[in-house]
Amino acid sequence: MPRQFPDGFFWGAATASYQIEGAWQADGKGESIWDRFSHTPGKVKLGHTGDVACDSYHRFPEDIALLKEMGLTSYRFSIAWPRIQPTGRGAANRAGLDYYGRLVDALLAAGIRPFPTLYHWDLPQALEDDGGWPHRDLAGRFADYAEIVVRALGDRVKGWMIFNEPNIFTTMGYLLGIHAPGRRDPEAFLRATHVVNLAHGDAFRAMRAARGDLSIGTAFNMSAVEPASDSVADADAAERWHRFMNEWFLRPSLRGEYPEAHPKGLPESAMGIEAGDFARMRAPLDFVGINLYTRAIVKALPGDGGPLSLGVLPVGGVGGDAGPKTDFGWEVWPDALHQILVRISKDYDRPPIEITENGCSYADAPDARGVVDDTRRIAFYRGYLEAVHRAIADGADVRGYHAWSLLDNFEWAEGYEQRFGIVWVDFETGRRILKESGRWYGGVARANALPD
Ligand code: IFM
Repeated sequence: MPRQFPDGFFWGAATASYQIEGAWQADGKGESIWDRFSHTPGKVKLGHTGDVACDSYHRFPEDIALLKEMGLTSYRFSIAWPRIQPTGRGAANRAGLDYYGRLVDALLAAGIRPFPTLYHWDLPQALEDDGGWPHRDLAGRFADYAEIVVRALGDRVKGWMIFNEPNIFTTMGYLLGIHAPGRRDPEAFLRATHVVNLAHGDAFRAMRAARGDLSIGTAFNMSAVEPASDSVADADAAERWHRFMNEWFLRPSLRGEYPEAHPKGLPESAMGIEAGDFARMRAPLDFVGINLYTRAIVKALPGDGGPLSLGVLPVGGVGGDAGPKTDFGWEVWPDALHQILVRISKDYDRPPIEITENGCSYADAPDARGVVDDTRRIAFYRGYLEAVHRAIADGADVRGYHAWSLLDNFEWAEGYEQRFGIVWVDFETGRRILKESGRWYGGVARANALPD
């Protein structure tokens, strides 16, 4: 029997500004930390940059035509802050707002929900020069930017995400230095996480005040965390890791508190927490966005785990080996999605949930007929959608699903080597080809059901 999804379920695909737009200097756009980072030799594989990417800044009508061809009903994209405020402060750049206005109008004309994220990692470089996310002033600046965007587009756009994956951009950017701005500073990282939480609350209130009719969420990256063994120590470590990886930004917004992840207590002074901050970071979101790719298997470490463990102790993010691997080396483990949906529903009183990203990297290319026969991607989506269906049957209030990604695109420090699209892109010419997975996914969307 086909597995039917609820009426009105949104079937979508997701992208992000720096990963697809190109046009890095067009129409008054300022420099972002990703422009600076990718232009610095040695930071991105093969010296790739997002200067041109999929050129969606100019070719977005083709992207929308592909969404329509698949019968998708939601398009998650992101807004590049430096297109709106080139230096991150001051008056809006009209041309930048107009670009997103044209994109939104074209989506609405195609009957597709525009579903933007305000911040998918392209911070104006000028704000990083002033201290970046560890600097408390950034929270207020981000709220100003959020208000500008919502005042310009909120008449037509009703569903919004504030951040994409706050955990990833703070960890990769300020702790590990693998992503822009490339800093490796545990204390700066901790402060950055707190300022992001403050910015989340500030932006939420600014958006609500500007327009009362918006549905506001954030896309949190999550993975189901499993202990590596039956030992009590590993079970404790796994639970702390869940709190640190999955709840560090969610709990502050929904509950106005940090989860208890550190055995020796919250490192308040290292984080720069001040009186009144807990109330300020509260943001009663209308929905929880979840990006999930795989699971994490965690075990306790002896000692304090070293500075990069930040006192949380366990080894995290270690994937399992039981499932097949994508070309990125990530384990395909659909049950992780079921587990996290059920857990977040239970722990947070069944909030509306949007799956804001889920997908896989496989390098399949067009054959002699120009067909991209990416059967492993179809198997991936089939497995994860079955898990979503099961979670809904088990009580999770899931409202939509977004494949990551609509297009093969700039995969951050990996450059163009990892292809996540349901649409293949020729990065020399910009030509797009709908992959077989895209055709299959379109069939699911049209039927609002997963076939047997
Ligand atoms: O490409 C990224 C995206 O920007 C954020 N979530 C994970 C994707 C795959 O790594």
